Amino acid sequence: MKILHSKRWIAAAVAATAGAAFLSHNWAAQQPPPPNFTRAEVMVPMRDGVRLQTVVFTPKDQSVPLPILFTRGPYGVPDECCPAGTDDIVVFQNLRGRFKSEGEFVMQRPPRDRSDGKAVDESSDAYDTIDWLVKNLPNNNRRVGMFGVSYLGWTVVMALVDPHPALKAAIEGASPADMFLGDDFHHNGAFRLSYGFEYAALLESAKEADTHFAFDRYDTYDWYLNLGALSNVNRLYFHGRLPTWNDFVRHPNRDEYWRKQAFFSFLKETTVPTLNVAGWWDQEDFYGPQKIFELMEKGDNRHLNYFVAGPWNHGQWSRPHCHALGTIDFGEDTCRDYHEKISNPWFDYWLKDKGELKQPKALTFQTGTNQWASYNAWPPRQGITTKNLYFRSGNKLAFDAPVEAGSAFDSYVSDPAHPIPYRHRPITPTYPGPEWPLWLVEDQRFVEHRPDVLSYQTDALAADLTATGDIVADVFASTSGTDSDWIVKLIDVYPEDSKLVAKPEECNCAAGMPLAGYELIIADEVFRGRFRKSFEKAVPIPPNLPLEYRIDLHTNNHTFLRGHRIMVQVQSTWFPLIDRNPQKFVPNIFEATDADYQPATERIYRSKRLASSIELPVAAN
Ligand code: PG9
Repeated sequence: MKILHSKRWIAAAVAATAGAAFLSHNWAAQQPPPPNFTRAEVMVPMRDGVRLQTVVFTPKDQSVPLPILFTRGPYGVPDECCPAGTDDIVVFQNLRGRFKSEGEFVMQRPPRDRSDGKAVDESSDAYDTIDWLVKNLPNNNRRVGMFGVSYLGWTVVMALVDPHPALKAAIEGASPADMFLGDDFHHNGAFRLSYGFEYAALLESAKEADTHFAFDRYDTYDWYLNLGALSNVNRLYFHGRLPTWNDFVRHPNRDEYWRKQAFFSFLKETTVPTLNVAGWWDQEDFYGPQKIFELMEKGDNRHLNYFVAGPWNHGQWSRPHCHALGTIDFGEDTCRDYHEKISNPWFDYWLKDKGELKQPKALTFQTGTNQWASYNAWPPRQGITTKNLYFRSGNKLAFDAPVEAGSAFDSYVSDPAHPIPYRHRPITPTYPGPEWPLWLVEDQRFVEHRPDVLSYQTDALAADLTATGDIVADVFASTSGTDSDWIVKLIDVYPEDSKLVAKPEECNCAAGMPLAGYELIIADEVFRGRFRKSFEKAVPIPPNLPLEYRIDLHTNNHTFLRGHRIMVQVQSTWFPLIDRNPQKFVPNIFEATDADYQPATERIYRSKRLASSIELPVAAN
């Protein structure tokens, strides 16, 4: 079908535009031949007079009024678009202050003050643009669909806050929801150093370009370690010139700055049909789409809110085809599924009155069994029983609770001078890749036997075990220091006799590499201990006192197959993904000095009273 092909291409083109500067794979090369479209570049005026660079692609043979597909972001606009057969008007726009758009770029510009009639935000810019488009583009059918991944997904959600009446449908992919709790810049208050540092440099070093920070080391693990304390960043490199970095430093807690750009405070009523799309191995914004779906559910009296999750990394579903992620093959072309069964019927239905809407409330790909599954709620409640997998002596993980009295524990020394790499070294810069988009599926054996990593695992499973829904780590831990990070990874361990081999579409691994014993992360998260009472106010951890940390590992849908084992790894550094915790409480880690960083002895408890566990939402088979 031509239409399927065309929209698939659009998604790929947008992703390519959005990520051209940083993503390794050459989507441009995969794009179909040009175009039966005319390209017009216009400066669309906003209510305050600022004009935004906007590119409109219109099909040459246009017989009936057409819908407008619209996307906006900070990464530039394409020169070419749309193969023969595409029959929508497609519009790309640069945000304020990016490329030829006038005005000032503000990273995730917060919502405007509604009492100020002249105030602007991404919601008003989307509104004003849609208004201009439906009034000025010839032969449009006055229906607009917005779509986009990541930053471009975030602008979709911003447009939903105060939607223009012509905005009839949206697809939000991997939009961040809360940059302090779960997306690109922090997770549970722990700063995502490599991403935050490199992204601030990328977006704010120059207006008309994406400027990669010039590392003088091939292995950025070394570079960041040599950097030392975070206070060295402005002193040695940014010199106070990057607004986003300055904001990181000024707002080390979840204060008003972070709260007011997080969606929880202003996504109240769902009025536009919205599909929220997530990838199980999204290395950037996995939390966002889940949270946005959850928030929009609360105001979804008209049943317009939907959730889709697949076996993808950040935005991978936008590609024309995908069978694998790095080493892991999922047996079918889930990208084609996405275009043919999900996104194209979605826009056809809402923008052209074509077809029926067969979309279930939640459609998630169950990895392990490798099949799509429909649910009437996400996370589903029916047929799900929460079962605790306990940390036991001898590095075991079991459904039987520990029996030891007192405070049985395992222990390690976490040393900020020797942090655990989060992926195999050398750790090349985040962008342009190619390793970054695949790190979440890297084999975790590379850290398993480090003395500062604790691993617990089940026996080989006698039957399949499916976890569908929210996974939580309930960890009892103490530190000899006064602050600490707790990192938990839930892992699927493939059997030693596994005959599976890697069939990569792309990765720096060999095709045919055996997956025997492979340790695949299924869920993971970090929690910065100083925020255990509140993200708004950091407090020291009392040394050597066992405390409970409940760490949400987010929702999932995975079957640990018979013969596989379930493993949990616990550690306190994950570098340079997460900045090093000094392990000594300081009021603001961005202002810590090198002398503040100290080793600490960490204990993870596994006794009857202090029973650390993973809470699994086990589905009835
Ligand atoms: N993950 C990127 C991002 C989104 C929003 C804010 C900052 C960064 C992106 O891929 O666009």
